[in-house]
Amino acid sequence: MKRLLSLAVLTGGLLAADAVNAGEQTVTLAVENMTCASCPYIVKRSLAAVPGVSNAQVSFEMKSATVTFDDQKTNAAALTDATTKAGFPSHPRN
Ligand SMILES: [Cu+2]
Repeated sequence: MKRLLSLAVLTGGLLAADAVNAGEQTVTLAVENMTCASCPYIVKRSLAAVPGVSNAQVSFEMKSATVTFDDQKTNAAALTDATTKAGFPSHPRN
């Protein structure tokens, strides 16, 4: 009985820890078609407009975008879709 109880506490603890990190994910996208220094702003804006995205850093030099998002609200496919619609096809790099 005592053992069962501590197991329940342990499981509860793990679930709580999961909930804290729930959804927060970061993906790096390789972005095509960025030909000048203002392209990253357009890419960044298209990513920031996706519901669930909390941060988007776009590098013109690296031709990449690092996006932090809530995986309960969106996913990598929606992110690449957003940049593609803005004229910059992308795909996850990691
Ligand atoms: Cu440009």
